[in-house]
Order: sequence, then C-alpha cells, then structure tokens
Amino acid sequence: MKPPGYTLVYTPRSHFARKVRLLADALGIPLALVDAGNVADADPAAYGPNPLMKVPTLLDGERVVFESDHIAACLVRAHDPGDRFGVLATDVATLNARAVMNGVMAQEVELLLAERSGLSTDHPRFDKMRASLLQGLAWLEDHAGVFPRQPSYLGFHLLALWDHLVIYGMVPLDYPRLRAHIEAWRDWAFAAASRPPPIRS
Ligand SMILES: N[C@@H](CCC(=O)N[C@@H](CS)C(=O)NCC(=O)O)C(=O)O
Repeated sequence: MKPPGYTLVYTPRSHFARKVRLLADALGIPLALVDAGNVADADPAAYGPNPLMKVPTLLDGERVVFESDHIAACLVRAHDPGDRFGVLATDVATLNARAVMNGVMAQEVELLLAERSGLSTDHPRFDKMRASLLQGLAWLEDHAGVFPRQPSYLGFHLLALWDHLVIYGMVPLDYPRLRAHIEAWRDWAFAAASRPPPIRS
C-alpha cells in the first residue's frame, strides 16, 4: 500500500470537507490540512488547483482530486480494499440518501454564502432553496432507517451535515430519528477531532 502523504484543502467548518476528514480519521489516514479561509472569497490562490474555487480538494503529490465523494472513493481504493465504511456502495437506497444529503448541504452553502456576500435571500429563488433544504431533511427523516448504527460513510455524511446545521442554526432540527442516530454516534472517538468550531457572534 502507498504511504499516505496527503494534503486536504478545507475549512474547519466545511461539511463537505468534514465527511472526508471523518473517513480519513476512521481509517487512520493522516491528512495535512490547509485552510482556504472564507469560501465566499473569489481569490483562486486560496483553493489550490481547484478551478471551481470550492473545498475540499485532496493533494496527493502531483495528483489532485476534487469533490468530497470522489476524494473518499480514492482514499478507500488506496487504503481500504475491504471498504469497511461502504464508500463504494452502489445500492439505490444508499446513493439516494447520499444525493439528498449532498443537495441539502449545497443549498445551505448557497444560502450562507449569499448572506455572507451581502446578498439578500429574500427572493423566490432562495425560497425554493430553503424549501428544498427542508424537504430534503424531511425525506432523510422518513428514510432514517438507511443509516447503519455502526460507523459508515453514510453516517459520517449525516454527522457532517447535522453538526453544520447546528452551528449555523439555519433551520430548527425537529428530526427525532436523525437526532437519535447522531446521539448514538457521538461516542465515536475519531469524530471529535473534526467537529466544527462554533460561530462566534
Ligand atoms: N460538490 C462539492 C461541494 C463543495 C462545496 O460546495 N464546498 C463549499 C464549502 S462547504 C465551498 O467551497 N463553497 C464555495 C462556493 O460555493 O463558492 C463537494 O462535494 O466537494
């Protein structure tokens, strides 16, 4: 197996970066972290080689890997041939849950970065994003049975999404089945290191 010498361009509160960090920590893969700073900024230099100016990006020597799920799959192919956390899953239920979580996270990013950039979100386009975010969460609550109790990439994804919603307080978190999962997962020792810092008012 290849000795890891990875760098992850990230931010400490990025939920897309956190699911990768949770996976790496669970697999014992060290990642050198480089903070991109304010992801509302448009300075390409902050994002390393990522033309989309988003985090996370994995740097592996000369190789660069964009997109959280793509990064996760690359790490697993290199270091966990048995895929113990189900990163390479292909079943429809898992991939639907992953798609909904990625969609919820993306809507949240758009709303947060609009506000951070001084743009009013009082517009029908943002209303649709908020509705999509809420419908996505309700869908996940209805499909909470898809999340395994034991550590899984699907669970890392939900934990990253949930903790991000907690720190930004964008929506009430009245989702008892999802909350029960999160509470059961709180004792994962590897999860503490990547917990996002709270927002200082
Ligand atoms: N599909 C991407 C989404 C990455 C993403 O949206 N990251 C946010 C931070 S959590 C970002 O960098 N946003 C900057 C922007 O959208 O301008 C992934 O899975 O990695």
